[in-house]
Amino acid sequence: MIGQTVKELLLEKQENFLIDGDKVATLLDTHPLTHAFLVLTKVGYTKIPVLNSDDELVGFIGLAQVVDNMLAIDGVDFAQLDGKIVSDVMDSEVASIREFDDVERLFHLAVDHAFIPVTNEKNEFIGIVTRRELFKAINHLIHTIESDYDILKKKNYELVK
Ligand code: 4BW
Repeated sequence: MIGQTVKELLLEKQENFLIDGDKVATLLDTHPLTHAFLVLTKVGYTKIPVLNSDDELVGFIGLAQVVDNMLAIDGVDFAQLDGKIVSDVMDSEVASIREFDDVERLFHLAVDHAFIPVTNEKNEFIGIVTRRELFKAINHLIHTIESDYDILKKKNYELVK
């Protein structure tokens, strides 16, 4: 469990955590894979969220999944993508958080995921929290904690302001 003091320091910069949905590269589940190939190549991100027409988060897709579908016996064949759409190849297991969800869960998910999508109570996608922003919060914590708090070493560390 994250202690209250550490939680407060981690959350001091929380207004920077969320990258707003309109700044996040996304694809629709109905987009042709040829379009996904172009978008993923252009944006340069390894993996991006997939939404449906109701703006709900339904999966993730990365360039590797698209290219895997271009492989033919004698090499890469772009035509292999014809007729296929994003939902055919996307990863539908989405780990996401709700707005203002528990910070504990956020850091826990960031161990295995480079970014964590955030949804509202209507399950609509509102943005992502990236490992970069979480590392910035940890950086803030480790540079601040000893100047702002007296740390008494016990069996477990106890922090006294
Ligand atoms: O285009 C880029 N611009 C910037 N400023 N940094 C980038 C870019 N591409 C990669 N990076 C850096 C970031 O530090 O490389 C890291 C790993 O990228 P990734 O995973 O493997 O493509 C980036 O780390 P991050 O900011 O913590 O982002 C973690 C992951 O979140 C990225 C990508 O999958 C996703 N992501 C981040 N910003 C995004 C995004 N997906 C869609 N749209 C965005 N705006």
